[in-house]
Amino acid sequence: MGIRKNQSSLTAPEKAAFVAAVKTLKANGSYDTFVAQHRAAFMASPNDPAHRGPAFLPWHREYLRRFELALQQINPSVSIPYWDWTVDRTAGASLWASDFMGGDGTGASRRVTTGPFAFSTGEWALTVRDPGDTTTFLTRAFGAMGALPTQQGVSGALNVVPYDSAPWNSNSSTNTSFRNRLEVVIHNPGHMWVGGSMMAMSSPNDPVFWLHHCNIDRLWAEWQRENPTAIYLPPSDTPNVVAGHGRDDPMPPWDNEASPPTPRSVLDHRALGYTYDDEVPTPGIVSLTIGAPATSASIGQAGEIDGYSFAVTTPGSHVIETQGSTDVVTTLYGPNDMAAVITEDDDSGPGANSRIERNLSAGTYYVRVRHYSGSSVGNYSISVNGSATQPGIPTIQVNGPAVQDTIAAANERDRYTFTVTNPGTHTIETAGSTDCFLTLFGPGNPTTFIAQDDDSGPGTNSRIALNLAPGVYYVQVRHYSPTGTGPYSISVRDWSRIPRYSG
Ligand SMILES: [Cu+2]
Repeated sequence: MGIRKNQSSLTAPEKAAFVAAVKTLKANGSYDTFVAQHRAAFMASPNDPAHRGPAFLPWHREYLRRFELALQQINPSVSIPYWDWTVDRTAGASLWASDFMGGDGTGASRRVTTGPFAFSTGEWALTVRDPGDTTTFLTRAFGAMGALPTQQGVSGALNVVPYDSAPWNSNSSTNTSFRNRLEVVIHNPGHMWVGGSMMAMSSPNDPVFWLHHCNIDRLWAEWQRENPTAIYLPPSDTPNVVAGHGRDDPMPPWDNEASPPTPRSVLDHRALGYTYDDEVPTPGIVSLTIGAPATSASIGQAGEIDGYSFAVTTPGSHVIETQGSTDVVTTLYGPNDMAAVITEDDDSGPGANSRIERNLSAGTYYVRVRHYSGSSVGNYSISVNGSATQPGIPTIQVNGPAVQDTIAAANERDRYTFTVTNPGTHTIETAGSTDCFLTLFGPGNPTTFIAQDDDSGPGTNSRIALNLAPGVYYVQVRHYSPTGTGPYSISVRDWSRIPRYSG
């Protein structure tokens, strides 16, 4: 399952991969087949199966998904990015840089002369064009035909329910037809602001078409989430509805396939195999307790996103971290707002684990966990700890007797503190037959990771030997196995204070 990302957050290699896959499709001819399908839909007017009717959104969802699958045949890591024009509104946006879409058209012809889709590269000639149009190069005329949609415009559109209304075409009221509001008030201006090739029936000739329509599809998905009971309208066999626009109508040009797509068959975009990077799961949010043992979980299917929440009552430093061998990515949201991203982390923890350390005010926070790879699965556990949860944890005396303890339950985390007074080499080690796993934090801050160890001690015991500065340190002991239990002891030694025999 792929994750469609905001184009502004793509890395340079991600942009290059998208561009390269697009150009490969162009070179082998399949890109132009897509352009021709879009043009043919318009040219079928007044029986256009794709525009000015209820299937505008389903048709383009199917169309984009097929294009995305074609890209993934070239490079499986590529997904279609989306262009959020409510944020990236000027010719100076990174979207239009020479490493991605290239810039505005220039001169009287409005020819695009920069970036990978400039005619001068020899790799982007327009071969499928509107009737009578002889222009073989990509053209753009930013802003000449109108303004981009605003956030207020988008919010207004998202508030419209139901999905569509009679007469089920471009005359449907934009106050009673979400589809027509989105199509006319939000979608059309995007084409018009870019101008040039994007104004044509053959508008997919401009690769930004995909990013623009991806954002339209994302907004539809958001509307669907916010209106889970609002069904697709109209049902099939509604009078005066163009073929392909009824809920169970096969959608041309795919209507001759063995199991042709219908508006109903594309309503769940996740079932089609993709998600958006801003999707926050509302159902099935697991609540986490600060300071409690880690919660075991798994990415059970490709593309799964697990949701968590926790409540901060005492402001201060908090750490949200994952454990295990699965490469997960964690995103933190809040306070009290599931959509307000605070930060995201991939690999700041031990191994491929994620670790977020943040000073958090009081409030409810939300966490999303996904696999780094959209196609992989695996087990992990997740915990939240705060500096306020540390008082009362047992102390280990440096060079004192070993502390006896037990991992009594699956996933239990035992915590200790010790104080270093003399700088120098110290060892923290476990003893016994239980396969313990040690993590050391500090100095002074129970959430500042220093080191971890599994088996550096005798047998399967853990042992950390480090030069430590004076200060208070924190140790966490867990079983190596998330389900393991057993007794152990733990001790800390300051080797500068232990007599050495020489001779
Ligand atoms: Cu279209």
